[in-house]
Amino acid sequence: MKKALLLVDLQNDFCLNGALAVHDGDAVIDIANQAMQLFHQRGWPIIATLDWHPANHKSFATNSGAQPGEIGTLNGLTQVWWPIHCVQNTSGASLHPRLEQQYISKHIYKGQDPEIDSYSAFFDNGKRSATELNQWLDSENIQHLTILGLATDYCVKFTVLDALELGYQADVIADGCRGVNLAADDSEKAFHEMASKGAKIVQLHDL
Ligand code: VGL
Ligand code: ZN
Repeated sequence: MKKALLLVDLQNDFCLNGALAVHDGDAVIDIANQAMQLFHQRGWPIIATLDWHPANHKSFATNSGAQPGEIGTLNGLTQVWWPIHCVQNTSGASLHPRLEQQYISKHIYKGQDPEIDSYSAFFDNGKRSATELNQWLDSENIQHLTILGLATDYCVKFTVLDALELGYQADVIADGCRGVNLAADDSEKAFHEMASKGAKIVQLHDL
């Protein structure tokens, strides 16, 4: 079966010294490079998602009169207020410099609408609009995704849950994910939730 590798938000702002640095986030870059090597050898496509916000995005605490890490409401949806991160065309929004980008055949941008946040690579948080990912996978005849990236408890989790709802099989490479963990066990809970909805939690060495 033809599979695709989906690399979620491997951007500088989620890595060491980034604006929304995820603990040990850099560690997943080596895992991503090894997974890409395998997929490339098998002739399977590699997709990278990018969190891609305009500077006036309302998920940024400063743009909503709130403090980073607090919870509020945006457009009728529960919203964590984030520090300014992944602003379009800034170095923080660039893919990590050690990521072997030559293997990426498709980029998916999300989070451009300032009025709504967008964790999943498929839809915004209100499922009001879709990215081109589902259509692209369909056009490539891909029904199986192998997923890793940042952050386990946000963009990875919601991407995996949407993939399952859309009927894809989903393997999540656990050692290729790191979480924000606003609560200490958020990542652990996210893995359990993904597994309970049908995702297979695997390690790089299982590929
Ligand atoms: C993400 C918080 C805000 C993520 C993106 O990539 O998981 N988290 N924007
Ligand atoms: Zn974001």
